[in-house]
Amino acid sequence: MNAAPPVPDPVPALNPVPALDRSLKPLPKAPVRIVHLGLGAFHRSHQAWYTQHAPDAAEWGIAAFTGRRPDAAEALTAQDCLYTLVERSAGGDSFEVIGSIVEAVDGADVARLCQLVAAPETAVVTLTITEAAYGLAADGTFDADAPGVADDLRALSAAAAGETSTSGEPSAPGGTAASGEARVPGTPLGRLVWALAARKDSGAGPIAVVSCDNLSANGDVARRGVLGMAAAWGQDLVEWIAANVSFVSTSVDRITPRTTDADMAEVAEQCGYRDSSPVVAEPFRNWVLSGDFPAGRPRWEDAGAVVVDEIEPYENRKLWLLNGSHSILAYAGQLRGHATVAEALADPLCRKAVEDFWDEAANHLRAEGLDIPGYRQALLERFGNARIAHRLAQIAADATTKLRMRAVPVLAAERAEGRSGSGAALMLAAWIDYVAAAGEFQDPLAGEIRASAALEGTERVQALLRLVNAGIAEDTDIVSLVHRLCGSFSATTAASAAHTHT
Ligand code: CS2
Repeated sequence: MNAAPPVPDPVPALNPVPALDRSLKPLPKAPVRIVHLGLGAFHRSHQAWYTQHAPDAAEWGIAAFTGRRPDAAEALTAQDCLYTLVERSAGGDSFEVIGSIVEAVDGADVARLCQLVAAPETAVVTLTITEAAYGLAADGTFDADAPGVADDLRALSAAAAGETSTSGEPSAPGGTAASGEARVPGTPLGRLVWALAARKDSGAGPIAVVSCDNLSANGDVARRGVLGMAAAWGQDLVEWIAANVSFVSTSVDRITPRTTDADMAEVAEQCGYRDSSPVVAEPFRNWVLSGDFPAGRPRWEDAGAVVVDEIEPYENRKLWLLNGSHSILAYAGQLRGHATVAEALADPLCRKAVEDFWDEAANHLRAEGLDIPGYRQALLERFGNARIAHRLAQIAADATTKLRMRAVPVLAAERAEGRSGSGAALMLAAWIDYVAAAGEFQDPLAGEIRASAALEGTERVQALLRLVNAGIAEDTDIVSLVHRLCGSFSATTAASAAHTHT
């Protein structure tokens, strides 16, 4: 009897789909004038989109550096840095190949970062490094003990010493420290400071640093973090940065869930090529910028970005209404067994928590032109788009830094006007219940959270609030308010809510 022929593994596709590259999409490659730190899905759906759609796109290429791992840079490089943006509306998907990223680099390649930041053609450094990476302590000051920061401060001061101690000649940053040990910073701001030192030495002149993370006054926060790091290098660098680096504040908005295998399969099927790195986003996008660009920038405003003198009202509207309600849904929704934003919003108890918080936030969003009712309505539609599977677990990460921006300002403003702030306090209570129940969560203070969550009653509440903001943890009225609100999304409440709403 004949044996069955061996099945080749993997089985070759009958009609293999070609990989995405410039032979399929001959997009021009612009010269690098923008350096980006934090090559992730959001950068690719947002700033890269705006750059591609600016009328002067041909002059503005982006060199994007990854954070902790090289994977995203390797995957993009293998397809000429091109990728597909899948715009996912309630009615269907549309596809666009984005080519504004022209170089994708492993974040650990600090030598390449220095080379690019030191080049006179480079005019802008954009950042999507996550809220947690700015190294802010709970009181908002630069925290020299934040994860990775102490190591970077040592690396920076060793490099600065090496710069002058041996020959008196400046050595290229990224080289060997005085001890003979090559140590380069590992945090994004540490790397940026290293690269800014290279720019100072090259004489390439002023540059703009543009934070695109969800922090209020993110330009000021970036300045604080960069100057805090630069102090380890030396006063001359601190002064050079203060005089030559413009820290631009921006409010960024585009819901961009993590890409799934199904998204990749869909691109192959619909577009007829293989893309290892597609990115999915909602059709809505918004970018508000405020600050100087001393060496120029693309005409992003012609692609829909808004340039303003006073950014705070826009920033607060987005941070409180969108991101704040995202955090409520992330913790309350998961406690009630939901996995996505759309699912959680469809739960009346979660929806009520969101609307109550919005009412409180709206009391402090009074600037002209903000159109809060319209913004709220649009958010309900955006969050309700069930074709965007925005995972609550993704939003739940890094709570200590996020809640500091999303819950605390509204709570403080409400109490300052003599109201309880219970809508904002409920966001904090939901988080406290969530960390007490969840086995695993991502946070720069995960160890401290675990230790505090092991306490009981008001002690637990106070210890956890302290990790978010020292002031609210010292206010006994706030601690007991949050304590009373704990349990609001427990199984019992779920049962009574179901009863009430059916
Ligand atoms: C979300 C944001 O993960 C989160 O914390 O709230 O990423 C949100 O989706 C974006 O800011 C939308 O622009």
